[in-house]
Amino acid sequence: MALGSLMTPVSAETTSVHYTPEPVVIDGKVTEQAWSKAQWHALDHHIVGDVPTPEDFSGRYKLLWDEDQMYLLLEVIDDVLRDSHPDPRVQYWDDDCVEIFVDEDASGGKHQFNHNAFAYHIALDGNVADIGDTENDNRGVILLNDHVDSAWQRAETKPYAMTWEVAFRLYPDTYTTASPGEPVVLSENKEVGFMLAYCDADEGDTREHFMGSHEIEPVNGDKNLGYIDASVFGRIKLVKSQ
Ligand SMILES: [Ca+2]
Ligand SMILES: [Ca+2]
Ligand SMILES: [Ca+2]
Ligand SMILES: [Ca+2]
Repeated sequence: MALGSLMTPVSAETTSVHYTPEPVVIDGKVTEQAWSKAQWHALDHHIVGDVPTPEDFSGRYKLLWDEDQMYLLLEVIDDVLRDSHPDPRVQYWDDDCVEIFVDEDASGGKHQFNHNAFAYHIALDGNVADIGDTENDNRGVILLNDHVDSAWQRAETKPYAMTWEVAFRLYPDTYTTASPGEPVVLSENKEVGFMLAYCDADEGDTREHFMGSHEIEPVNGDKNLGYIDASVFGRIKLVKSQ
């Protein structure tokens, strides 16, 4: 389509994220006034598997920030909730999970076996898994539960929407499990690499759908690149004005 060539690639756009003066309480309840001022963004870009029907999976999200951390509100419709690999280090991407990709300094580049960026897989039970680095973790799966707080609730009536509330701290690329250091203090106009996705795994041993927030240019037909390369993430900017 001719119009497409005139449009800016999604990955080149910067999304403004608004500040919240009041900390968000991570309880899965959207009672904070700051959420009503934040914009919804779609979680509708196909990455892996079949494209789901809206009843099978659909999602949208909002973001906020304060000096200490980022906040994510994610509304998901998922017909079957399932965690069939109870060990949080085993096939965690093949259970229902939220995946937050974050690159603190928006550097882009490879991050699979280092901490240039993180791919936090948040399981239904709250465990947060990512792949560790070569030197300290021998490229094994590590749990980073102290980086992320999450809580979700599911509506009691159709379509039984889940509301996830998440707070996550931004660690610099100097982070290691041996020497974690402190998360960075966030400030106005900071730019961060960010992408969000959901693994939907209703049956069988592997996920059926992997849907994300940003369009990914396939390499050899493969769009599942976020866990390897932070250059496919989107970019957000922390702002204070409304
Ligand atoms: Ca709340
Ligand atoms: Ca589903
Ligand atoms: Ca980085
Ligand atoms: Ca599911």
